[in-house]
Amino acid sequence: MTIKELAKYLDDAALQRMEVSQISDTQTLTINEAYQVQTELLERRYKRGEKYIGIKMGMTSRAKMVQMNIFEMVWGRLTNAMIEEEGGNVELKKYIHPRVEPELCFLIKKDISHPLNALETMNYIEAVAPAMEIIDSRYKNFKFNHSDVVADNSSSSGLVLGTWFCKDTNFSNLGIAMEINGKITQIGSTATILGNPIRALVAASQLTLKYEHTIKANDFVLAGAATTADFIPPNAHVRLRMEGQESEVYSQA
Ligand code: AKG
Repeated sequence: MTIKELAKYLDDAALQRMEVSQISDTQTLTINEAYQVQTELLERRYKRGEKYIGIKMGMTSRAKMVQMNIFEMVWGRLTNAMIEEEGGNVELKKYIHPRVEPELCFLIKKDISHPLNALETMNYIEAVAPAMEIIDSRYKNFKFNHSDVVADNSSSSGLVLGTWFCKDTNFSNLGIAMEINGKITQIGSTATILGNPIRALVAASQLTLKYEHTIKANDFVLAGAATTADFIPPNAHVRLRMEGQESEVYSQA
């Protein structure tokens, strides 16, 4: 299949909520080609009226790398249609086999037109917020290789944002507990994101520019999951607690 056909293949899977075979079952894509598929995939969503709102990083914690057996960082694009209201209801039937994972989100202060280093990165952050990402691979059994997941927009699907807090709060090592129906399912710290989530923003600036994408003022940047992801059961209460911050959502069958 061509790049455009692959984008349609994955887009249709998402629209019809139907898992499909991994691209790597039938053809080999370079990572560069996989990002081209992702770009085309997003063009299709923008044509339907969705608006770009930022990016997500993936495979930024050891836990995620081991869970998905992918040891290189990836990024994907977020749109306004992916936002799920904090404290609201998530309709599971919008997704194929959604999982939830705890993250930190950056609100970007000014355009990032060069690869950042850790020291200058703070000047590019307006605020930070606890966030839960709802990932939903379009592939069978939530299985994929590096180029498969990149082509599939790095499993981007949904996003629950907590309240923004000041970037001057030290967010390098905040305790994280994610609960499903009151039971803690994941425990971690923001420090499990590359040792300090600030490094996820450094990596985001480098990786996106490599693929000719510029992170702009007011964009969101999700730092990547701090722990492994959990399947979201029907009619459940999912809560993320991040030292001093909280966000929650209810799932609906
Ligand atoms: C993450 O590491 O936060 C991701 O979302 C990677 C993509 C995935 O696990 O499907």
